[in-house]
Amino acid sequence: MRRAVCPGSYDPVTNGHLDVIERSAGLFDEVVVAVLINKSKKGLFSIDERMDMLRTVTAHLPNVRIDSWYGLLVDYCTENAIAAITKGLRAVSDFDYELQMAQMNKRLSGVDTLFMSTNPEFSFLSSSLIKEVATHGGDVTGLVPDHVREELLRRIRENS
Ligand code: COD
Repeated sequence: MRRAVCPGSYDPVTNGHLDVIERSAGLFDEVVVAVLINKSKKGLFSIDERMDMLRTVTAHLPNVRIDSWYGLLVDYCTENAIAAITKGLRAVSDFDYELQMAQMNKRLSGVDTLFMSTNPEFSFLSSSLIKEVATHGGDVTGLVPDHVREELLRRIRENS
């Protein structure tokens, strides 16, 4: 079975993430969307909330499952017999760090990273921009799945 992982923080998942997940699901037998836990960064959503949103917005993709992981991504890949990491590349600014990580991961475990050019419709999207725009009342319709927009607006209301 050809298995890939789409890692990220997903705080929250955007339509840019979803585009990469859907395209990965078309290329591999199974895709694991792994929420990487960063203990030094407090997110807007808990890891469980991010995973629940991911489950909802990928429900139409039968070969996608959601998981979380704390530690090195290469260890997750080894434990789960994952041969490839799939990542979206938005701009040159993403490239330097992504290349560095890809080469380190290859060196550590032999796992390959596949880069997908971002869909131009979503190339300006990041979870942090979405949170900033939504917090100040901007309309994020079409930039995140509707379910995520509702959860985001609910969380912003709760926090205000
Ligand atoms: N269009 C296309 N792709 C996108 C878009 C978009 N609009 N937005 C994001 N993406 C893709 C990018 O490929 C990005 O890498 C990925 O989605 C996740 O994005 P985020 O913002 O949710 O997550 P990040 O950037 O905070 O996540 C970084 C990782 C957690 C993936 C990274 O730090 C990691 O692999 N950590 C694991 C720990 C580890 O092994 N460290 C050593 C590395 S050598």
